[in-house]
Amino acid sequence: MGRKRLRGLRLIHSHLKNEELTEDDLTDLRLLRLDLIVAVSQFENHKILMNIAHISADPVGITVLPPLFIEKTAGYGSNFINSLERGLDKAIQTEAGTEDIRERAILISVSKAGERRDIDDSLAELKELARTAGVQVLDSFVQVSRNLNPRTLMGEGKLQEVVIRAMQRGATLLIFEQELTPAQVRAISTVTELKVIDRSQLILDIFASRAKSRDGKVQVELAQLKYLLPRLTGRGVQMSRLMGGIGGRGPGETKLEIDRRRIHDRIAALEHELEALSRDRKQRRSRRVKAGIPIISIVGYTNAGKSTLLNSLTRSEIFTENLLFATLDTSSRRLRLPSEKEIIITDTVGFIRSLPASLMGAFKATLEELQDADLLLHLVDASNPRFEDQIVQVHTILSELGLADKPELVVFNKTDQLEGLKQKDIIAFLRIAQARRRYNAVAISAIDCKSLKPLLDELKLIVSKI
Ligand SMILES: Nc1nc2c(ncn2[C@@H]2O[C@H](COP(=O)(O)OP(=O)(O)OP(=O)(O)O)[C@@H](O)[C@H]2O)c(=O)[nH]1
Ligand SMILES: [Mg+2]
Repeated sequence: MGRKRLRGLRLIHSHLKNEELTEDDLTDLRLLRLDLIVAVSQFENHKILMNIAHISADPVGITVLPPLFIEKTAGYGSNFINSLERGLDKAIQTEAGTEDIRERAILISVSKAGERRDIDDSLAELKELARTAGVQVLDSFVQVSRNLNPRTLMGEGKLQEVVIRAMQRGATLLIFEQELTPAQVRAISTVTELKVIDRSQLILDIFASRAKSRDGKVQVELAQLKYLLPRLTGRGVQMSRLMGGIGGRGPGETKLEIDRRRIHDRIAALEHELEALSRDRKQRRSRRVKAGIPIISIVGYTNAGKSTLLNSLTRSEIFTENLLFATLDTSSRRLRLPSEKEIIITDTVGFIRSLPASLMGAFKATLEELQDADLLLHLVDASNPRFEDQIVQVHTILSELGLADKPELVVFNKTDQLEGLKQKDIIAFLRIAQARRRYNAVAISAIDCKSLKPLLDELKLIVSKI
């Protein structure tokens, strides 16, 4: 774990009157991660009275001791602090089970009252993103408030709670659902002494660890630099805190310390390279279009099963995984339909709600391939409780890409997961059935080749009209 939970500082100060520790004192104890705070005051007969509070391990929180005369405080020396540290460590280890080297994060969502109804859903998705990035999620905080604090987004009281919780659970990282300004990242990480990132940065990080092809790498680095540029303000220390480990993959730290000018140069070079790559791709595409073979592109929310479907249809072995953004690169395969007609099927990067603008821009090139498609096969994970919202999100992105008018075939996937649902939750089951009718969708299970027949028949019909 490395880092000590307490700072090794004890604050001893005097109170003129015989007062207890104030609320401000306790705030200092929390936010400054002091071992202990003491208010010393004089009692009658010149006796010295000590009011002591400290962070406690079991249950983790704050313990305020009753006032003690100074003679009685011998037990609160360094041995006491050491055992406190050990207690805190133990509380964390029993929770983690074993020593875990992953980053340990607390998720945070802050929004204005009345503005959003989908907080639970978006937190669930943020959790999935964190899992994909290899981060262990310890806890989450939601604040819905009438006024947002422009400096730290969340209110000060809530931030204190977060600091305490982070200490209790040995968190190393705060992940905000909302996009943070560079100043907010700085303010929050100064107050909490934790690494602070937002959802966009988490997604960029996942993309960076996934990029394999030259295309993918160039696009991700470009997106990262574009995201970073406005956040580079020459504060070296803050930058390195921002960039270590998660949220800092891809371009290395040394590269990030180069000045803005060099970043601009790098961006220009990458854009140039991307253009060249895109020209190659265009040539390949035009050959395909000229060959007159119908192109069907599988699109859909990330983790819908797009690559699995392409694999099942064409007996290929594209990488699939139950994590978000398993695929970054486009793959194309030929498929002979039962009618002997050939088609090309392509699989692309998955979509996600509010894709960071820098990523959307960078991936426009990859997504350009969708322009050539004769049909968009929109795959939906019908077993995901958020499938309806995901359909809407995919449609939004398709419109942004100027693809709203392309013919679209909606296909409900993972129907094998719905078997038990009818007994367990008839309402949810009916909702899926209704949505399926509404979208005129074909139902399949991409992991089961036998279930694909209705889809193949539908494709045959559509292709015969192209
Ligand atoms: N139960 C079940 N699981 C499926 C089915 N289709 C795909 N999966 C699983 O869903 C997960 C995601 O599948 P992928 O094919 O990687 O999904 P994708 O849409 O390509 O995802 P990204 O490339 O990450 O956007 C994998 O664990 C698959 O095994 C299905 O019909 N039934
Ligand atoms: Mg995939």
